[in-house]
Amino acid sequence: AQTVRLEDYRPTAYAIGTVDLDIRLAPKATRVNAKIAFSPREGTAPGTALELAGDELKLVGLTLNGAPLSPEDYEVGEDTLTIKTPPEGPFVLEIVTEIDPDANSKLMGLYRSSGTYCTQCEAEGFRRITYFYDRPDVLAVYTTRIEARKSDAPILLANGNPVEAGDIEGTDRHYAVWHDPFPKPSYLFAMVAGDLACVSDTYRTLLSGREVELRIYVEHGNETRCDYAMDALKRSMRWDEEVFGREYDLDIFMIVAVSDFNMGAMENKGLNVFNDKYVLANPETATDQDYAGIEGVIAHEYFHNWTGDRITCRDWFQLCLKEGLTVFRDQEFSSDMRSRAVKRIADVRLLQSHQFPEDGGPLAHPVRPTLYRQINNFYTATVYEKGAEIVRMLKTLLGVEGFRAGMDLYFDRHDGEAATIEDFIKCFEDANEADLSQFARWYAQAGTPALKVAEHWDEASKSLRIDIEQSCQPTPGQTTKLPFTIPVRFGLIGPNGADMEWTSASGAELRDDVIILTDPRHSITFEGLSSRPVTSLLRGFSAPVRLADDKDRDALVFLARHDSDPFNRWHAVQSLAMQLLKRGARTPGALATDEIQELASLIGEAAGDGNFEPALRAQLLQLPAESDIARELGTDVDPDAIAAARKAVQVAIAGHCAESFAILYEALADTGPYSPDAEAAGRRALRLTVLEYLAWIDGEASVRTLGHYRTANNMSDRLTALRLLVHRADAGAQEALDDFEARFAKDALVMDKWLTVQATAPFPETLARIRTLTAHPTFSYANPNRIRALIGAFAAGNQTQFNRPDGAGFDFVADTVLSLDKRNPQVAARLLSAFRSWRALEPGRRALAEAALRRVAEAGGLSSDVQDIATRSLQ
Ligand code: B3K
Ligand code: ZN
Repeated sequence: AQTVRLEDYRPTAYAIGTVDLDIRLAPKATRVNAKIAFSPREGTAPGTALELAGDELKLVGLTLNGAPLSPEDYEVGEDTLTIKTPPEGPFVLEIVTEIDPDANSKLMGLYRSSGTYCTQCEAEGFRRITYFYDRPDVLAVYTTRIEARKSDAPILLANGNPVEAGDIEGTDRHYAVWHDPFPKPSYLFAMVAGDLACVSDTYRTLLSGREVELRIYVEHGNETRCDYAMDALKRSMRWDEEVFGREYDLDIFMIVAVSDFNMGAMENKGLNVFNDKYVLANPETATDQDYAGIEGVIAHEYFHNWTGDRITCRDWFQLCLKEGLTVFRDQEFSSDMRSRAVKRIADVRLLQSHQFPEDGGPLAHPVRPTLYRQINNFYTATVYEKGAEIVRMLKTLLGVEGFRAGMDLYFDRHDGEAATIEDFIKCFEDANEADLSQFARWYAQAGTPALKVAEHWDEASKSLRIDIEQSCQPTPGQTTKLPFTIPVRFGLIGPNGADMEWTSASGAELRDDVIILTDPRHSITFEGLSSRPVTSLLRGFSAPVRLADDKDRDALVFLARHDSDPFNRWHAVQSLAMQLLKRGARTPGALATDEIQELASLIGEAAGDGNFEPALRAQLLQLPAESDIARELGTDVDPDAIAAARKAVQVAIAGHCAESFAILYEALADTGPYSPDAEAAGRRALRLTVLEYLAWIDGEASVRTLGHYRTANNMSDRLTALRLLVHRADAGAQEALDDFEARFAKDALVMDKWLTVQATAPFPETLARIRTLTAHPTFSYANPNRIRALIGAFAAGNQTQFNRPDGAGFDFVADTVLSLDKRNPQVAARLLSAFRSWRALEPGRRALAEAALRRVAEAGGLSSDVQDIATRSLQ
């Protein structure tokens, strides 16, 4: 594939007004008739060639203004159809293509999932249906007619509102026509046909009282597992009206759950297609995390209706325009539905565990990249999660009202358009009379900025000077970085734990409790303090940066006990734990008992602190993950040493808190009926965190953990107990695995959890177990969820075994990538990105990882997806 560059952007020669599709479905030979109305754009010279994109299409008919085109008038290339000299003025091209949905294993374009016909067009899948201007800046009005055998596909769906449906007389076929009045790019096209069950409801809009029909389509038998998704959808619709003034615009909103899907879900206009993992739930099959995931993804896709569909992207470089913004919106929604503090901690955890390593490794790229070879590889944590952080910083800088004014202007000014990041930023500048040119560097410069902080207290003048220096490491293609605008929310905490006042501050702009850094260095002086405060910086993680302050243990312990910002309390505990864990991982045996005791006391206190909700306490109790410790070490990483240090600290904490944890475990037992709400989920999370500690000291045959498994009445309890038993090679592990398999053998989505538990077990036997499991009836290389559950979980979630010192983990994943690439390049490329931190490993493992990567990079016949990741990983 060729490199695409942002600077080369040009509008198309022709615009498209309408697209009339007639799709005659058949499993191996589907006929697509596309009638497309073109007109030259202003400035297009008469006769300019029309070049459309295509991929794996068979062209069976071509007419222009109703007359067949003769072979010398057009040219069919490998991925193109060119009409050499179109007529002057508007014209209609009618293209007939034939495609094979059954053979479509890439799951892009039109394919079949358990017999259901469905489509996935983002980013470049529509060109696998017909020849088209398959790019986001060409907006058209679509009418879609679908025809199929009634018995195969009683349900026929497409974007927009239903217009007409009926039988085709004298045949066993029927049809339906859908019309979407909102102009949209081809990546938002969708069509679904199959034998599906439907759960329906209605929603009345708050703003104009319109009634909207809501439907969720699932495989027969799953109807009872849609209640939570439907409820989440209605809450999302309401929230977007209340918080952003955005009302739904069609008569009907549909969600279809399919079992074969490359990612989480897709925001096609009026017809969202979902990975069934993000729709189906009941207490027996879904964990609390699954419920939260469903709520978040349903909201995310729904919110795209405005941020993505009504206003779309000019080109794929602007992907964060819709993704970063929509992630920000779904995060805010979940914060309002649940606990804001807990949600913030969870989001920052995700950012630090997924985005920071990306930003610090060979795959680093700006939130708005400037070049790509394969756009599928840019649906990354950087575009999504860091993109959301940029929007959050805008809100921090402009305030609640200034932010809303900018958003209102954006919706107003760009509705119906394909916009850019510049357009977006301009709305906030215009609505606030602000200059955001420096701020916009967040979109252009890759890498995680670091803040180095030093404090100087002057007892005589009772003033505090805080020196803050920002820097950013080079990233591929960007050696020097200009300073960022960084909002640092802060507080100065007095001896009694309350935030202190000051009389004057100088050295940087301050807006309320936010310091705005713009220069490489700032010295900020606070005068008129009554005594030396403890500083609490970057409250709520107000910017996606690494904070290196010179806080000693006493200051961190003080913050952990007193900070009024719950995020920074959590952060203080994490920092203390991280200091210990890093030292333990570098020098086994270096951990001083008194330091561990200090951490254990803090954690014990937090566990029992009735001032905090249980969900927050659960977060405070959790030690940084092995991968977090690896990231913080940064070089010469030995995953076995990290795991050993983490285990030692866990065991010590468990020993220290044994009594109070045992009491808490009993006290938190749920007696009432199961509820997935945040409160009940928080209690379960705390109880399960405590159980995890206790399992370390309960000995081999853990009666408590096995008992927990046996008496579980919901999936959160069952799965955690299963994991604890298996990951400790407990005597009860096999019983629990067998029981789980017997219970859920028929439910592949639930069996994914069973696969993941085994794939993430931290033992040398795990790799052989995974090989055996690839032959298990529940596993299939054709299904992305299965691959992610078994092999993806191993590569990304089993630090010691993926990084085995003999390199067998690397080789297994590399082999899987190579064979999977022929079937599904997107999933293969994603799996390969597990190697992204290979350079941080100690020399022995590093050499083995590099060899495995090189073997992939040098294999012939790779997809552009895998070739791109392999090449960039080695750069
Ligand atoms: N927009 C889709 C992602 C499509 C990925 C294509 N490779 C889901 C989402 O972000 O909502
Ligand atoms: Zn999205």
